Amino acid sequence: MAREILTLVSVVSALLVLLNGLVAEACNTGGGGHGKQQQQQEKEWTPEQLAELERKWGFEWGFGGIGTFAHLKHVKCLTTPNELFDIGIIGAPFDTATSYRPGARFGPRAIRQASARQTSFRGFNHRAGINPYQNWAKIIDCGDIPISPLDNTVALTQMAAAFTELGLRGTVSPLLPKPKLITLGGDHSLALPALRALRQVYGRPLRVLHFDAHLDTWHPDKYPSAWPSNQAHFNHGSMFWLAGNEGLLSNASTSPSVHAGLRTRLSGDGWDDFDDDTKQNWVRLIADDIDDIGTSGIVKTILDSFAFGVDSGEEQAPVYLSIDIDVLDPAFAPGTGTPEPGGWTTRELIRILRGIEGLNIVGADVVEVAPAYQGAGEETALAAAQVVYEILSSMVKKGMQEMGKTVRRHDEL
Ligand SMILES: [Mn+2]
Repeated sequence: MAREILTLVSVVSALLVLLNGLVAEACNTGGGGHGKQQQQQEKEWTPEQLAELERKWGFEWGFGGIGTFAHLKHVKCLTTPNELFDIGIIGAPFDTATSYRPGARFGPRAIRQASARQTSFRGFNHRAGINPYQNWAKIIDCGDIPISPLDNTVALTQMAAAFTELGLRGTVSPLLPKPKLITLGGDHSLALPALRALRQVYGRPLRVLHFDAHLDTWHPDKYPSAWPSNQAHFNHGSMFWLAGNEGLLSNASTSPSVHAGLRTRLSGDGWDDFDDDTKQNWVRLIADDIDDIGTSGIVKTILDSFAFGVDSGEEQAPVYLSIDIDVLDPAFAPGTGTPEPGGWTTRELIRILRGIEGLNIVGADVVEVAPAYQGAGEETALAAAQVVYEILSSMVKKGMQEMGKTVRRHDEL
């Protein structure tokens, strides 16, 4: 019996030794791993080592990476107040002020996705003569404003607060007094909070260059309803009427705002909508005008309307550039909220945008991209992404000229 007990004890002892060994080994592995992690955290990386990592792994193919605009650095600017930038891309995924097809809340994502082939390493804009992604400006993707889809009063407040907060932020380049924002929409109503913010940032009413099939200066009552509602006044066809009424737009007859690409049907049985628009100090370029005067004629009319076409000598007034993607024909941009046949081609719009690059654009939006109605080839979002690229090119080029830097021309290369 005693012998059996002894045997049992020795077996148990042997098992304990074995178990102990296993536990120790497990601890060693864990402890070793932890130590390594700590080492790595504490290791000081030299700039050369970091540059080597960047050289090896920093590259992104167009189809790779997280979907920021043009593979730009993403910072959620609204929660990162110390992040400075010169030009910020900001998404406004909001579409509950639309009158026909909803869906533009998915616009910012679609435009970012469609910008995938824009990269800094192949970003030279041969039309403009610069690469906006390899120049003086720090351009980042500021992410999206988290806008309520349930309460438009709150949404309007949120957007105005966000645009103001970002618009008042400092810049990286000392020569740029205020950062510039390009907003990815979202329905067109977002132009109202954008203009409210810019009024505050610049301390003066602005002028608007508005590309659109529609006027968007409609009195809210032009949307017939037996059910009066102040809330309904904030919609994507009345925001410029509201902006004018609030004193956000210049009302001097010598400094009008400009529509380009119009072809909307009008209310009632006549031209009353145009007359109302004229009273609100707008100049109109109709989509058909391009057949008679060409893109260069459209450009000239826009520049003349802004009164600093050729060496006018006067200070360039700040202009807000608002581009509703429905300015393009539905053949080129069917993915939008209120399509109107008979519009401009993507190439014509790009050509016109290049022609007006000298304007003092202080902020811009590209709105009404509703990807659910576009084709699998994402033509609408591609057009919007290209438009953003052209605006970026103009903003950077304008800044270069103000800094006294020369822009290369092809024949000088
Ligand atoms: Mn519009």
